[in-house]
Amino acid sequence: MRRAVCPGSFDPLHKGHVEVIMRAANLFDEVIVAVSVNPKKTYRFTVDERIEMVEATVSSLSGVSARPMGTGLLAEFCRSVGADTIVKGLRDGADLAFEAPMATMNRHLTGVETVYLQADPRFAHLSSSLIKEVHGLGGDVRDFVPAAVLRRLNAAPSPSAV
Ligand code: COD
Repeated sequence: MRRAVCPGSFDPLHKGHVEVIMRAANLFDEVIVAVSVNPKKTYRFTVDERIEMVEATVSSLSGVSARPMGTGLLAEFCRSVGADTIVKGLRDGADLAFEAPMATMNRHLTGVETVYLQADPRFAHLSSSLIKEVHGLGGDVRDFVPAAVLRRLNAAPSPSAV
């Protein structure tokens, strides 16, 4: 049984994330989408809302579930759930430069390996911040977010719109 963790803030989930999660689900028996809770970060959505959006989106994918990562180390989270691999999406060289030291540190900490999946060109320009900014300014983001996320974005008053 190969179990992998797809970690992230997912604030909110977008189609670049979903595409990586789907490809991870094809490679591993089980995929846990770990939703981060960093006390130093300000999120637009609560951890429960972010998990609910992930669950609503991945419900049809076999072997995929979502959980809060907690406030500790990702490497320890992976150990606690019995996952030996972290799967991350890479958009460009900047992502690789950012991710590489964390991959080395995570392997040092617990032996967990990191596997990178090249972002799908259709979604490689996406980030959660860009989605929030464009939506907050009245732009149409429906091509880039799952239905559950669009509903939440439309329901929640945008801080930039008030
Ligand atoms: N296409 C494909 N992949 C994408 C795209 C896209 N358009 N956008 C983002 N991704 C990938 C990212 O590269 C990342 O792998 C994942 O999707 C999640 O992205 P985000 O933006 O939701 O998540 P981040 O970058 O805020 O999450 C960072 C983590 C929570 C993974 C990181 O901070 C972490 O590991 N924290 C735990 C604390 C810890 O262990 N720290 C020590 C590290 S050594």
